[in-house]
Amino acid sequence: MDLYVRQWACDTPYEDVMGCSSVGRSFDASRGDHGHIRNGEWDMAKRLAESGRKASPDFALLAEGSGELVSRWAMGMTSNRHYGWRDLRAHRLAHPDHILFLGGSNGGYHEMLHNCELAYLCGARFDLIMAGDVFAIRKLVRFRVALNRWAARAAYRDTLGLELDDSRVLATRHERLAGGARGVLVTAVNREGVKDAPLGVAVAVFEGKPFGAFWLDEDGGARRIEPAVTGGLLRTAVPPAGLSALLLVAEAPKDEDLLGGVVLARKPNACEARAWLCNLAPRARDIELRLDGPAGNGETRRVRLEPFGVFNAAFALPLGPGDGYVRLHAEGRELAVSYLYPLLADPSYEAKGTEAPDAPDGRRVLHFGPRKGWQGHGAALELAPGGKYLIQAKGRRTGTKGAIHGLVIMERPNGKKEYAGIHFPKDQQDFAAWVDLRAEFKAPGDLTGASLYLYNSDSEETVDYDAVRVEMLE
Ligand SMILES: [Ca+2]
Repeated sequence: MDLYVRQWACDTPYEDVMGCSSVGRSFDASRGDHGHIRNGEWDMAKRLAESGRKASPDFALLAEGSGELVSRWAMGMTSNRHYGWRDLRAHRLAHPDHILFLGGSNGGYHEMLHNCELAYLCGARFDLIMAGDVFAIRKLVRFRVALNRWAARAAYRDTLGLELDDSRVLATRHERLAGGARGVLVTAVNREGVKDAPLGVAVAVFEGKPFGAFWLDEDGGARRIEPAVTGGLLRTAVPPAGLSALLLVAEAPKDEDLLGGVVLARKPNACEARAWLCNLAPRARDIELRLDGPAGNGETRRVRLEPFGVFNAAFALPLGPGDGYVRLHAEGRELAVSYLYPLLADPSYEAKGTEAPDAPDGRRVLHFGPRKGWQGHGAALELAPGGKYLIQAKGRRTGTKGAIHGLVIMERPNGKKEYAGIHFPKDQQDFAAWVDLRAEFKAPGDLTGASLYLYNSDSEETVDYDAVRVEMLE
């Protein structure tokens, strides 16, 4: 504690192996059942957490596993759930106050999207490794940002108080009934796009008080529904979007009674931002809404929100040299933030490339010497399904003895792939010069992820690449 926390300000240590032991019969410490805690993990977690908090008020302990008693003191990582060590849903239901992480570590990246969906359903934190269905994972994580406070401060109730008969749709319930809040959040996953799956939500917690009912979905919409209650259940239908959330609110804390979000899509010459607002208060309000885009300039609109009302609108923001953040401001504060990913990060290799005095752009290039066997560099491409693109780059090679080319790899469901090749000129004569490489291609409509690979494999040559430019044509 003296060294790591007080001197080096490391306030979130990760304890390897801690909490990974098997589940016990009853987790009842008073009867001597500590959930088969081995090696004094429970005592160690308690001691570390307590002494850490004395050293730093921000101290938090992170354990590799999520042993019930350990995760009273340490945030538990549940990305090992595929080993069958833990039932995440049982743990969340029994201990809604424990903070759990689920995602990609310890092999969880093999089923990354599935783990992220479980984290969304269970109100767990994301342990992110960008593998597999990268676009869907980014969409999921960004969608939940607006709901984070409601999800994190609610108690997980699994499927208690829900009526849902369609097994293709998953939904869980979270109740927030303290701290000036009275609300129910239902998180739903509907990957098959089932239409109109009936959902019943018990609303006894509202004790007959009026409440607002809002459907939110990952494609960017907020929709108010009339709370039609029969037999103690609000009757509605899960939307066909992959991810959605139903939020029922009778009371919201003062600084949380306006919910907002922004969903971004890149267009050829602009960033399309769809903004939404939900008024979680039973009073009308006039709001000045401001959206600041990647070019630094923004747009302001005045909005009238009815009691428990919603607002949806699309904005076309200019693309600029900025960092890609889009921020939604309302009532004098930042209400939501999202990020427009660059088509390709570090396209001139100035961050991670090799210094070259004659680089065509900047000071660094992507440099490959001769090598037997595979040699290449991959980077994520942020393509939109169905979009048409032009990719251009500068390349230089000392000769032709090698597999020297670039490739756009576009992934589709079930491991299918499509490719676009980026080739050096066949009739190249001057091997000292930088030459122009280019390709036009169209992304498939069911694209799940994409990357740019530049190669110099099985090669006797030295090859450099630089100044990659990716442009969305339509
Ligand atoms: Ca460069």
